[in-house]
Amino acid sequence: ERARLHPDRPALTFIDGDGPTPSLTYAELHDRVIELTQRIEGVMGSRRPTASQERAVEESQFAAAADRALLLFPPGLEFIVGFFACQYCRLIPVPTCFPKPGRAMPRLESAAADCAPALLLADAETLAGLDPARLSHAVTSPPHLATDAVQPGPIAGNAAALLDRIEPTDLGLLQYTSGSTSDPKGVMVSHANLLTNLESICDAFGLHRSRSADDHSISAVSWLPPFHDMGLIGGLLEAIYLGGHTTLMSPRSFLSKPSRWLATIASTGATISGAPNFAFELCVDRMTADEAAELDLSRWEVAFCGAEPIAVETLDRFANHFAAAGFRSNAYIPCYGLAEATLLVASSRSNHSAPRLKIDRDELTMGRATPVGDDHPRNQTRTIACCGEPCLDTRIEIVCPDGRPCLDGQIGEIWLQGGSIAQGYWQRDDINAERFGARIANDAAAGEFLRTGDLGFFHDGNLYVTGRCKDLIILRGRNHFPQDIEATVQRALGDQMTRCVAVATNAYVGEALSIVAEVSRHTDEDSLPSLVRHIRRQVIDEHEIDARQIVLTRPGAIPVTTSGKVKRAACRQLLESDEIPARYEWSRSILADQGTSD
Ligand code: 1ZZ
Repeated sequence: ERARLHPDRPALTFIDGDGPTPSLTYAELHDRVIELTQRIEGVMGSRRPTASQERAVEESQFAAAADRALLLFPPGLEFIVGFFACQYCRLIPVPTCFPKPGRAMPRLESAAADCAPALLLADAETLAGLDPARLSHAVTSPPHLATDAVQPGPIAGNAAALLDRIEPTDLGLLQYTSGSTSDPKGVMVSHANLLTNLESICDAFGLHRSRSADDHSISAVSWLPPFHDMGLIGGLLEAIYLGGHTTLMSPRSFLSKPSRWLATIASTGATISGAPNFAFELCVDRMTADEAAELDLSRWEVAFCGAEPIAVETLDRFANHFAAAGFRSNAYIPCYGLAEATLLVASSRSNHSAPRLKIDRDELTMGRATPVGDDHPRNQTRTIACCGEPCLDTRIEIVCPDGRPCLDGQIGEIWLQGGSIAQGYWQRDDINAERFGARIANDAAAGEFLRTGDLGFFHDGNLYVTGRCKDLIILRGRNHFPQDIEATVQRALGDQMTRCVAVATNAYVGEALSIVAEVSRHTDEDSLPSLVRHIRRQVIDEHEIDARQIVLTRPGAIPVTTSGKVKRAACRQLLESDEIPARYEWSRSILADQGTSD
């Protein structure tokens, strides 16, 4: 549709350092996709089901009708060509991280073994580097096709007719979540889910779809990996849906020099770009006030932030640091979302200064959010970023452990319903009913909900996310959110620390608090005991908990997901089996947990 409406408009440009900057107009993107579609049909033709077989399958279950195609692309433009070509062929695209030569790829392996792909799409260089000795049968056995080796040729037949075969209920994406590799979960996202969520994002952020050739106001920048829902849908598909232009960068390019992200936003005049909280923090830390002032960020309208807890401190630091660059604090939009709901669930509205709520810390540990004023003691106050209102066609219920809806201000699990909720996990009927078919107690008419496993509350119609059910640390009947304790440790260690994790580990009676922190290689061995004492004291001061164990380790030792979130459960397991490589470890007697003093 976009290629017909404005064929010559640039759709995508990829920039990486000083190298070439390949780019595709909408017409070129469309032609590349059709050429590849024809090649795939050629490769797969004999393997696809006949029309009568297909009808029989469709009548039983639509998902079984389509084969899966694994996408293995390095950052660049080939990924999106492969992605759309799969959709045109009615193959389900499965984005995965791309294999790095000589490295084990457990996430790629587990997704491939789970979805059993019928085709593998990659660029020629990646295919040439695939090492059969390191990769399993699931990755090496299906037919392979190098998208960049497909020669341009005449387009046979009517390209639009290809799209007529696609039903809204067909799967348009199998999105593997960033959970444990031993328990892969591919979220089945239908075309209808994708379109509903793209439209919801458009509505939430006050964006509009370009409808004519000379209306091109949308310009985006993304360095987010396209195998993650935020990078794929938020970073790539949304701008294409709107008819805009996206400048893509590799995640590595951003991480090695964060200023590149902001400089690209400034030079392209991008209106939309976003990232998880840590990226905004990194920009403040790595850029001087002078560097910040050289940029022009005044045209940045939607700086979305989500995917991990949003710290109001980051929000303020970023807005202050880049005020001289013309950054408007009301561009900062906290969002909440997850792959199981396609992407966006709730967001604060564009052009509202990101609201926040101050609540009483003690009440929070009792499961209640009680707003307090500015005169409330600082160490008894927690300020939470507001994730705004549910997006279009999404219903949010906060549900108590007994399955009943919570009252306003009461913390419970976030349950969701609506047109963006995915069709379940691929071949996981063991958990699908429980996760995607949850019911409110005594209200069968309310229908089925997705259980997110996240905790939050509503206040004045706005959602506030406070943590995840399974990560909660419960000590002596009080709930503690690991993020809060981790923030204290971060404050205590400052930039000597890269990451930390707070988890509940088994104690003599019940559970106790363990903390693991990665400290910089440059931190002197002799100073480690005093760092531990400092952490311990700060955690007691701010949370009234005496940790039972504090481990200082090297950077990279804490397990993280592909999207950079700390894996607390995995870290807890490593701790309990004594497998964290400690540089320095302190623990107090397990018997002390019997005592009454905290
Ligand atoms: P994933 C134009 N989480 O992270 C572009 N948000 O999915 C629009 N925890 O399945 C882009 N506070 O990997 C809009 N605010 O992880 C982007 O992450 C909207 O625990 C953000 O269950 C979408 C993020 C998608 C994402 C989901 C998990 C959640 C939750 C955590 C996400 C959070 C947050 C705290 C938030």
